[in-house]
Amino acid sequence: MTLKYYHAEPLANSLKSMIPLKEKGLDYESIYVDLHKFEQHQPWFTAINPEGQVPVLDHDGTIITHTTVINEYLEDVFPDEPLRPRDPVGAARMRYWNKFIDEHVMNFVSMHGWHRMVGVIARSIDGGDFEQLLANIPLPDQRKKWATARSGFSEGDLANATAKIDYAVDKVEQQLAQTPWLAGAEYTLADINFYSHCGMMVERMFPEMDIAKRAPRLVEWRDRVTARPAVAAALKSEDRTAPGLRTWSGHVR
Ligand SMILES: N[C@@H](CCC(=O)N[C@@H](CS)C(=O)NCC(=O)O)C(=O)O
Repeated sequence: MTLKYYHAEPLANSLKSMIPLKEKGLDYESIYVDLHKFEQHQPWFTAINPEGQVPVLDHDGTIITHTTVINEYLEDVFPDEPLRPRDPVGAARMRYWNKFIDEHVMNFVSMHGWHRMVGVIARSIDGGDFEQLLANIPLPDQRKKWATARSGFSEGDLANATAKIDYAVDKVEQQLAQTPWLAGAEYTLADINFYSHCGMMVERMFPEMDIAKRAPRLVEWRDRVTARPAVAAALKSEDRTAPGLRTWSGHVR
């Protein structure tokens, strides 16, 4: 059995599927894809994932993409050290949170990260080279996102994204008043999802939200997730980000 994990820095999506690999103690080959060199759009990589995005799981030659799908696949194939409740109600709660995070959180935190960091990279590229870069991007939405990062996201879009994050922070805080983890009594893929996209960096990215005061349970939950040996290992061992680039998603350690 061989597992290969193609990923970028342990942030956002790349972190989200790395944590389950580590939680389950799986032996995998780590293959770093350098987003700063646009390796994700190069033919060697689009031959593996035609959508030109990380992360990708290769399990004995079968390619699985999209983090929520990868994580459920890992759960189905490697059920030891479960990260999904075995009772249907618990599993439904977990999936409810994953759906919420995938649809209403991920892209909005990402927009602020791109606005701050990817815009700087995009503007540093010459016009002709940038056109070539856009032409290599397989997904139309990603092509638009790169083009917008270069010209700058609108104030309206950024304000809308902030409102989505505000809502999510309060929703998580309310849930954590009732249960220790997002989907109930157990730590699940839902916690891993929110942590990777928002929980781990929201305080640093949005100091004006005054997270410590407004969402103390979220901060305590975040520290509980960070303290997990598998999470610490994911954050540490494969961080190839050059110090100057650590603000890609506003995350500085
Ligand atoms: N829905 C996908 C999203 C993957 C995604 O957005 N990956 C980002 C990195 S966090 C990426 O590859 N960005 C490079 C690009 O868009 O050029 C998933 O869950 O895996």
